[in-house]
Amino acid sequence: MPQAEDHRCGFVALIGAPNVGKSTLINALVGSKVSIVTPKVQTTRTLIRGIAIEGNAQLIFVDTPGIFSPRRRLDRAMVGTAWGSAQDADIVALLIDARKGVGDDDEAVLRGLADLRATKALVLNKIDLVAKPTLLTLAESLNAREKFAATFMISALSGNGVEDLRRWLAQQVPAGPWHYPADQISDAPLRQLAAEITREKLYLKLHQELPYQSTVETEVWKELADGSVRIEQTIYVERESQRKIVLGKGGATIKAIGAAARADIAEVIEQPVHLFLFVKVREGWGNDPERYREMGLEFPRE
Ligand SMILES: Nc1nc2c(ncn2[C@@H]2O[C@H](COP(=O)(O)OP(=O)(O)OP(=O)(O)O)[C@@H](O)[C@H]2O)c(=O)[nH]1
Ligand SMILES: [Mg+2]
Repeated sequence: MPQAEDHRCGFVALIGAPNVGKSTLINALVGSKVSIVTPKVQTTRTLIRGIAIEGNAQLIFVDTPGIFSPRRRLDRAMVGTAWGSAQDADIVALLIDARKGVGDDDEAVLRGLADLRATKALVLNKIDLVAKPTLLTLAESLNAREKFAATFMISALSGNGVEDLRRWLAQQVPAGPWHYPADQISDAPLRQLAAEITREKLYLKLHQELPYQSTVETEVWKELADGSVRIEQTIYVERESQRKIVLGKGGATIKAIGAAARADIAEVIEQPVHLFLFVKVREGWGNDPERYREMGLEFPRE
């Protein structure tokens, strides 16, 4: 470990429209799964911190919910949380999906970015999907609009360019003591990560509005004498009809969700897992302050 006096440490917020690859990038930067990833928009709901060491710097990455025009109360909470994190960060990395280019949601993020004092970096992601000339044009037009300290072209999925980004960030964060022990990679309790992993499987296996109308909470986490863990989780949905869909024919859907979640949780915690899932109807959970507390979100008053 380097001497404490030459330590550096800082917060790096990853912001951008939904689905640009923020969670994929935080996992790549940390080198471990700290945040869930799905092909669907609005996967991340709250702030997820992932911690990495680069040389003498400790980088605390903050994955944020995608920024979009919020409609529901939950949407407003998610977007408010994302901006809050950007305000507190030393460095804000704006992610753009290079294949899609700048859409309406990105425009809104760019407008908000103008008011931030933090050092800003531009990260064009998904370069595995686009031709070089397109990338250069995109980089140029974005740099003409906002003062970025640096521009990176990366693929969070393949890892291409991620090293360079991490090294640059390590040089930018202020001098100061590390906030976390050297081996810590996340500040989220394991029970929260486990609930997120089950939510990821819900997003992957269910379609249309259902994933957005569900939430997952870990109710029981019991270490057993044989070194395994018993985990009980509740999936909340809005209506009985949704409960039936989550269960599936003869319980087939919930069984598949449980099997996929169990395997991932066991891998992350490196212990055998017995996972028990329950599905409950809680009409209007999207307006229930307690659910927000469980997710780590502020409850918007209206
Ligand atoms: N081809 C390609 N796909 C990527 C890349 N990065 C992310 N993706 C995919 O893009 C989709 C969205 O990724 P996420 O990391 O969940 O995106 P996000 O920005 O966190 O999304 P929200 O949490 O909804 O705001 C997933 O299907 C990823 O596999 C990349 O570099 N290349
Ligand atoms: Mg995400």
